[in-house]
Amino acid sequence: MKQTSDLESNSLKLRELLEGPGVAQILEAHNALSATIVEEAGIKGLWASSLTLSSTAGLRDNSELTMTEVLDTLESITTKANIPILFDGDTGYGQFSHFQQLVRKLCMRRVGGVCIEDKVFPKTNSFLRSEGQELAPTEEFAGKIRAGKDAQTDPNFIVAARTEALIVGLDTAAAIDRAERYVEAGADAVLIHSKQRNFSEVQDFMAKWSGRAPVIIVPTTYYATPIEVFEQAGISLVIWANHMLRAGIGAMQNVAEHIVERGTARDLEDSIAPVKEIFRLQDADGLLEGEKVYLKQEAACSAIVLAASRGSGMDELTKDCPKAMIPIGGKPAIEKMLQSMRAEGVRDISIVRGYKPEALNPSGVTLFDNSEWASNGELGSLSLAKSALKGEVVLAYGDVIFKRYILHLLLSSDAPITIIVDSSRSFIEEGRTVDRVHVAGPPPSLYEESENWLEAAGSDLTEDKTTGEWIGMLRTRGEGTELFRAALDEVCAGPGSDQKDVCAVLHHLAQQDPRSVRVIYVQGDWVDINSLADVVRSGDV
Ligand code: SPV
Ligand code: MG
Repeated sequence: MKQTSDLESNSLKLRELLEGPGVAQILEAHNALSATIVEEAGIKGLWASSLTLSSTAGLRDNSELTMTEVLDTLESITTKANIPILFDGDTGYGQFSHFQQLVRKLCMRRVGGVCIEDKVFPKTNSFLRSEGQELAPTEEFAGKIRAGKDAQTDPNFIVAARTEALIVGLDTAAAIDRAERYVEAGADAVLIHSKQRNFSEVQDFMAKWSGRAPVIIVPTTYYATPIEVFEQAGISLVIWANHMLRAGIGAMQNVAEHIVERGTARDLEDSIAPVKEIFRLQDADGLLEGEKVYLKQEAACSAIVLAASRGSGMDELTKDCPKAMIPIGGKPAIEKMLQSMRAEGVRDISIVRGYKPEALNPSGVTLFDNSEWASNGELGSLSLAKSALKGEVVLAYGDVIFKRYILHLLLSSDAPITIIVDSSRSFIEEGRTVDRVHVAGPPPSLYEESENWLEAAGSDLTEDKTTGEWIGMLRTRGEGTELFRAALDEVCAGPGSDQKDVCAVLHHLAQQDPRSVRVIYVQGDWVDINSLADVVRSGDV
């Protein structure tokens, strides 16, 4: 992963290579991958070659690759690599004004420098039909150099001037004249190119060179000359201009031919990079590191569903299955609940079964069986599933059907303990026994989460102390879960706990601290199966 410290100016790094003592070497890269390989080998800079960039794009080295295309590649290299690029800018992509645009864009992309050559657009590679190649007029090219230097927005950006005088067959004097003129125009370095198979021509140039600027060479044809010879001659920078691509071409041709000939990759495996090497070069592990830092997941919310009881007065509906399995709209009630929970990101759902456990067997949940459900009641069931009462937990009765937004509201609460209360008091006229609650403050406005706290809970609350009905859903998180567990233990340890229910635990919490249980109000949009019994019997839902 690129570190902030690596963002030190690329132009400065390139300048140090050029202006530092001795001779430095840079190596061609034509994409971010080859740049990474070069960098890993310990080379201190990259040559972004027009020959290799164009051929990688399936084009000729005749100014066929556009400025936009090449800038994209350079951008991906500077994003990945931590060593500077000297970009082969051909003839500058047009006249002086185009070159100025190029320089600005290179500075923006943190390219260390550009080298342009004194030929005319469209140029041809120096090793191809070089005799017929045309040089740009010296003054025009000097003007282009000056324009580039005036346009740079990065003070250390390098503009190198390359003379092709020797390539087109002119003599050393002509090359020197041009190079001197370019340095006067502001060039930070001179590149003297030669197609000779030995160093003598460039050596002659160096002998006559004033030394007013660092000299760069591209020893593609005189590759056998030792680096010490270049150093003695006063060369500052050696560009190995195409070797990464040439190495790749040979290797790829071998592989392709091998597969065609043998119809198998069996014998290739040992000689090609393993796939895991690709992952390493891509920094696949860096992603894992990043995930640890940036993708810290909130611990997923889990759920406990209490579905042990048979329910009273529903004998014929629950003859073969527990209440939670009664079909509502063609689907068992519990399935609707599981669907809503999963849709809201609640994973790890535990269900406590009791009555007819074999008939309640949804997939992908943890099952607890309370064989004593008829005698130890709701708190017996909950205690059985206490191992699941940790972290962030939704606790719900298995026979409650609700619209999904109610669960969403519950999950969005930031309180340690939150319950959902229906503020309509229709159960009073209807004479239904429900989990009544008394909530602090005046009657709520709908869906308000703010500052509504449970003061008391129990089916025996008097009418004047009843604000609404707990719908059988609550959620605890963090310290709230610990508080809830402690309250559960205390209530269970008290007298008559087998007759008590979750409502008693809530009451206990509210008595201990009147601001421990947050209330979120709803009105309708939920129902419990007991109150639906008549409808279910009639088959209308
Ligand atoms: C390049 O690598 O594209 C160069 C050097 O310009 S040469 O191919 O020798 O012209
Ligand atoms: Mg080139």
